[in-house]
Amino acid sequence: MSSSVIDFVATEARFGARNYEPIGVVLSRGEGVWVWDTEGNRYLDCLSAYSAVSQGHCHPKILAAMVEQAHRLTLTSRAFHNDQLALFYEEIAALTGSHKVLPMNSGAEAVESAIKSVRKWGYEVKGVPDGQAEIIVCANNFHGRTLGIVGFSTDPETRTHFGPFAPGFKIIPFGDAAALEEAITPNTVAFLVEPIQGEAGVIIPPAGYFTKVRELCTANNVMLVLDEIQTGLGRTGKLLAEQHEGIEADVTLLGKALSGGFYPVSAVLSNNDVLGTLRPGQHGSTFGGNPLACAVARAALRVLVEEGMIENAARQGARFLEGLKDIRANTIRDVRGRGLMLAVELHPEAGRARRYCEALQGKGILAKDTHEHTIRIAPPLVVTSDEVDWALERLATTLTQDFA
Ligand code: IF1
Repeated sequence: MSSSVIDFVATEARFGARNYEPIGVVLSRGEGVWVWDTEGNRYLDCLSAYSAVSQGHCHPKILAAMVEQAHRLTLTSRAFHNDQLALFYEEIAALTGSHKVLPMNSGAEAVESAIKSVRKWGYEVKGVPDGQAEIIVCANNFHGRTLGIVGFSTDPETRTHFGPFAPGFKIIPFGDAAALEEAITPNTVAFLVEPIQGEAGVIIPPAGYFTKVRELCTANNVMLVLDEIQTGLGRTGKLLAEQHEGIEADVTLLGKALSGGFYPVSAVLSNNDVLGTLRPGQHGSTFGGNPLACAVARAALRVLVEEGMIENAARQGARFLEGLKDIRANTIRDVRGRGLMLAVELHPEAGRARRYCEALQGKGILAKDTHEHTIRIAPPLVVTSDEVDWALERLATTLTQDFA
């Protein structure tokens, strides 16, 4: 390591809260699927900033939109109108078929906003007695880091010593429609769930699960809130992961790739009823819906569609999954994924996934472990067949090594 690398890492450790343990690479430039470190080494980015950089690093058209808008107007607050918000609303509503949009910034903020909205809907539309609203969530969920959200996490690391937490959440197993049916009461206002559990290790529910979930929610007047912050916007090979199941959520949460990684932009999308309950002064955000965010998001959505990134994610995702399945290595316990949301689960005896990610770094691939034994693979949606094959070669040689 050169002195500059040591300096960046040591200085971060000295001054920063140590809430992360990054892999030992200091990145300074990115273009498309590639990133470069301070020493000029090139890596294929197989994390895409947790799927926020789906359009590829520094996409020139999103960059141009951002720069152009930054020269004109960045922030007005919602105390005044701006000339980008309406266009953002119109375009995202047309793309997703949603009736109403609430713009926020981080993913966690979108989740919190949805929780507030469905509770309000529960009291004012469904007729749940005040203070009694229940929201059902799944074990091993990941919806963000705010207090409201970590309060219904089942991961000890995520929630320990952050309480006391807000009541009103019921936890059921993921992928179990019978458990949902049993958990619903007259006070249930919503079921909040990820279409594919990301942090849990790319867990795909059994076929037919969401069809049944949709039926149960409709039959019981329960809002189905799909957290598509990670799965949405092409990541799984469809615009929204719900399309794989042929269902429609009542509330859809988007974030991450909504800005192509340029800026924090998130949104709650819903039918008229849920967001319709919010009246002036009842919810807001200084930065939510600002013109810079809207201009960036509009460009991010436009290139996703115009440049065929969603179709490419389906095509390259299938190629990547096939290639991973063809790797004969006794370190591998399971390979799974949909579109370009992929994971390789290792046998516990193979050693920690982190060690394999470090070995991959040495071969020019950046990937991230999750839960000790799983390597998550999620390159930008612009990845080519040659790049997939290049990555597969390196994954094959790395996975046949044994770091136990
Ligand atoms: C971290 C994982 C990814 C999310 C879903 C909401 C949010 C996220 C489905 C909150 C955020 C992140 C945040 C990041 C790790 C990460 C992650 F490992 F936890 F699972 F992406 F793979 N809903 N996911 O996945 O969005 O507020 O962060 O904008 O370190 O916390 P945010």
